[in-house]
This record gives sequence, structure tokens and C-alpha cells, in this order.
Amino acid sequence: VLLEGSLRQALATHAFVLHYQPQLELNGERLHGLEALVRWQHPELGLVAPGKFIPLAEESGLIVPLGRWVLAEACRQMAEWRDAGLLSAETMMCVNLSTKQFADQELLGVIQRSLRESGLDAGQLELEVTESVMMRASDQVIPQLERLRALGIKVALDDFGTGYSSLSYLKRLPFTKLKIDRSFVSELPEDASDVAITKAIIALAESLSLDVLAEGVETARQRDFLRVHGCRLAQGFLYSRPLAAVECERYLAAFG
Ligand code: G
Ligand code: G
Ligand code: NA
Ligand code: MN
Repeated sequence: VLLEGSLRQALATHAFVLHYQPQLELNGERLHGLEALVRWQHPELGLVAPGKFIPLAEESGLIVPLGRWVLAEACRQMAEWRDAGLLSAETMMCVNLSTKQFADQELLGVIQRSLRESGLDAGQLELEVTESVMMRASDQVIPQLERLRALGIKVALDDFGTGYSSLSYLKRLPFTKLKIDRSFVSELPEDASDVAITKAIIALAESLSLDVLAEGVETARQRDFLRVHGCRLAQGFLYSRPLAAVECERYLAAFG
């Protein structure tokens, strides 16, 4: 079992790595961005997926120092690839933030330091939050999001449609992108409800002037459906699984 002690030790021994999953424009298939996804290089278990340790990291509060490392490493890597000419200054680096990190008073300072130390432009950083963040949308979250937006950082609402959010939050919170959860994408275009829900989310994004990305795109039929219905961006195994840094470098080099 994965225990808090070993998680703490993993942080101290730098046993975490980031993988990167490409996000593409559906029209023309240009690279839009990379989503950073953390893995744990466990001495016995090998590469451990975040689903196995992020919940524990959240419960124990270790998500805060782990999240700081993720932010610093993602920014550092992105600036390195930019300087090597492997991607443009418009390509986004997308980093997942858990709700607990939003309660961290130092979050803004941590992000600013990651940008300053890496030399990455704030406009190239996007934070992904889930709808659970909006449950706390009262006092802390809105000002926190507004400060991030004021720095030029983008904020995506992840796994959209699966949480307990009210649509009124979309009006009040300064998001820049909706990510359509992959549970709505997996049975496109056969499932009539998923078709209706996906079209509705795309229309909602458009009318609120938000960018929109479909997650979990695995087939050409899903891609074609999304493209025809005006979804701008996609991410999924059809394009690429999440890649280790060295693999991602090769992917970027081949992309041109
Ligand atoms: O890579 P994988 O599909 O196993 O990721 C599962 C989930 O783990 C992702 O959907 C994401 O929400 C979460 N996750 C991955 N990396 C991070 C991270 O760096 N920070 C946080 N808070 N969550 C992450
Ligand atoms: O939304 P979140 O950040 O939690 O999801 C990212 C996770 O989804 C990653 O762990 C990644 O491995 C997984 N993922 C990415 N693309 C696909 C896909 O096309 N199909 C499936 N089933 N999972 C995917
Ligand atoms: Na995400
Ligand atoms: Mn997601």
C-alpha cells in the first residue's frame, strides 16, 4: 500500500516525474499545448499513476509541496523546450491544480516564482481546476482566480460536466476554457445523450466566449464529430498518450 510516509520520502528524494500529453487544434492539427501529468517513480512498483497517490497527497496536505514542484518543473521544462526552438511562444503548458492548492496562501507567490525562475511567459501557463473548486467559490477562490488572470495566466475548467457545479459559477468565475470530460466523448457519435451534451457544452463555451477542448479523443469518428460541431481543441490517445520528457522532445522535434 502507498502510505503517507513513502509519499513524503518520494518528495524528499525527487521521485516524481512529469509526463506531457499534447493538445491539438482540430482544424489543421496544430499543436495547442501540453498537459503536465505527474507520475511517481516507485522503487518497487515502477511508475505509479496519479489516481493512486493524488487522493492521499490531498488528504495529507502533501499536495501543496508536490504541487509546487509540479509547477516549477513544468515551467522549467517548457522554457527549455521554447529556448531549444522546439515549440512556439504561444504553445500552452497546462498544469493541474487541486482544490487544496487554492487554499494555499502562497499559491500566487509560488506561481510567480516558477515563472520568474524559468523565464516562462505567464501567457503560456494554464491552470486546470475541477468543478470541486467552485464549491468553495465564495471567499477565497474568486479573488485568487482574478489575481491569476490579472497576471495573464489562463484557467481551464477540467472534467466539465461531471461535478456539482452550478452554471452561474461560469458567469462569476474568470475561466478561459472548458474541458469536456472524456466520459461524454467515449461514445460519440453513437450515444444520443452524449451527442446532445457535447453539442450543448460547445455552444455554452461559444456563447460565454470560452475556449473548448474535448478530452479522451481516441477515434477518427470522435474527432470528425467534434470538428464538425465546432469544438476547437482535442486531446487523447488518437493524437498521443502522455509522453515522458525525452519522448515528448522527439514528438516536438518531429512536429516541426
Ligand atoms: O495521467 P492520468 O490519467 O493517470 O491522471 C489522472 C488524473 O490525475 C488527472 O486527470 C489529473 O486530474 C490528476 N493529476 C495528474 N497530474 C496532476 C498534478 O500534477 N496535480 C494534480 N493536482 N492532479 C494531477
Ligand atoms: O482530466 P484529467 O487531467 O484527470 O485526465 C488526464 C488523464 O486522462 C491522464 O491520466 C491520461 O492518461 C488520460 N487520458 C488521456 N487521453 C486519454 C484517452 O484518449 N483515453 C483515455 N481512456 N484516457 C486518456
Ligand atoms: Na487535467
Ligand atoms: Mn480532465
